[in-house]
Amino acid sequence: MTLSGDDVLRAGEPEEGTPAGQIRQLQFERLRWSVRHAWQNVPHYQRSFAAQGVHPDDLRTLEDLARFPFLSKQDFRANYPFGLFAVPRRRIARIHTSSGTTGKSTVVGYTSGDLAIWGELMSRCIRAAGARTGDIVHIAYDYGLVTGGLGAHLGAERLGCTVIPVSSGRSDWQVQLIQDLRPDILMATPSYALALAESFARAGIDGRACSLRIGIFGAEPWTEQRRTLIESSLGLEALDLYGIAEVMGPGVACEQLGRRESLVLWEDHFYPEVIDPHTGAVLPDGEEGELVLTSLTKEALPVIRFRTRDLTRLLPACEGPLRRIARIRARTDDMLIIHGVNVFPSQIEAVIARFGGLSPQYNLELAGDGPLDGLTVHIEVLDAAFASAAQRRAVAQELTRRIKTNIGVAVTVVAHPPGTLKRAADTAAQAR
Ligand code: DLL
Repeated sequence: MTLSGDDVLRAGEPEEGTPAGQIRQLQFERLRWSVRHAWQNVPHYQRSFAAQGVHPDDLRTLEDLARFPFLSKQDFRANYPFGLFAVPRRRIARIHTSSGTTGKSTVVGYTSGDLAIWGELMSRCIRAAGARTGDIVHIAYDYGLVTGGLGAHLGAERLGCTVIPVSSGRSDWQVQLIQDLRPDILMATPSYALALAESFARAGIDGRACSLRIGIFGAEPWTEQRRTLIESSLGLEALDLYGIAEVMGPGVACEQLGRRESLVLWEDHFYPEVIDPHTGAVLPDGEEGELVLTSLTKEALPVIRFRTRDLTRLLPACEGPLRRIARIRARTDDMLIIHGVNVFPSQIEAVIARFGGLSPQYNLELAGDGPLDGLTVHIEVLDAAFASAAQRRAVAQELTRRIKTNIGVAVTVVAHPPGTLKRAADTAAQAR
């Protein structure tokens, strides 16, 4: 069986009211194609299937996938750069990389058919967020090798929007552009959206009065407090967008306007499993664990059971026919071990956000060369509150106490004067 991008696109988005059994049947047919395609064309899968004693013919139900081996980031590294591609290099129309937060970036490739499907899935996300043909979309995800900018761009163009491909950086100038071009939609990382909000404030302009109606934010974990802050400072509705380069890029799952707090996952193109990160066992829907994704329609780079390292839960379909995922709480490998206590940066962020009088910007600095050493939390106070050095010391002391009480870990807190903490959003490292 062959599966061409055109046929898949013609099949379109599963309509509301499609029975779950029909979705499972479609997934199963596509899964059989994808597993066989990977096995026939990628030596890595031949080796890993053989080592596990499985063969594509063993796939008789969707659940049989649990018998197949995982694919990890290390496998991408071991096959760097093109070893996992399932089509001749000449058929690769585009190369991207992951954002490289954990060591060397991984290289990913797309055929022209893959790009068409990516555009379709991203356009579904932008439409689900409430955008319509003709809207103006300001894309401040980074353009370049990482997938954010060009992925969002594909989708916005496919939906028939007017695209402003501005990329990230030069926030003061972006504020001016937003004032002049009056976009409806902002697509950016949540931290860059906050940097823009700060630039509005610096320019003495009320961000709440700007033209933006909807924000489509992702590429990093962000808390509900952060969402509220962005919404109240830019006067828009902020929706979550999930994706990962190895699996495609942005557009794997997204929140829908009016149906927030969980993200619809495009199950007709990806088969999700949630596993216990320690044992690898598949968990029942509803339990939190590591998200594992299998591509169902990708030609250039099929991924079979890719371990995302993202912690979430699989949730039942609601209204539409596709299952959903909870917002990503954290990554398993983001985890810091401070004096024996496991800590996720988002937990510290939540304590900072609840404190009051502090800027949402913070940096974590690990002492020594491993995650086993002490942690220094750099925070920044807001203008009016805590102006003197003595007041800042008192704030630092109190925050140290609250982090200890809430998370159970002893950290050092340094409180910096307003506006002096380095912004991730305007540095190259932030490039997404
Ligand atoms: O960040 C793709 C992307 C771009 C998604 C723009 C959304 C918007 P990578 O560089 O491969 O791809 O990083 C993927 O980022 O495994 C998560 O840990 C994290 N991540 C992505 N989206 C979210 C989100 C892009 N909405 C890694 N919430 C993933 C939390 C997210 N974490």
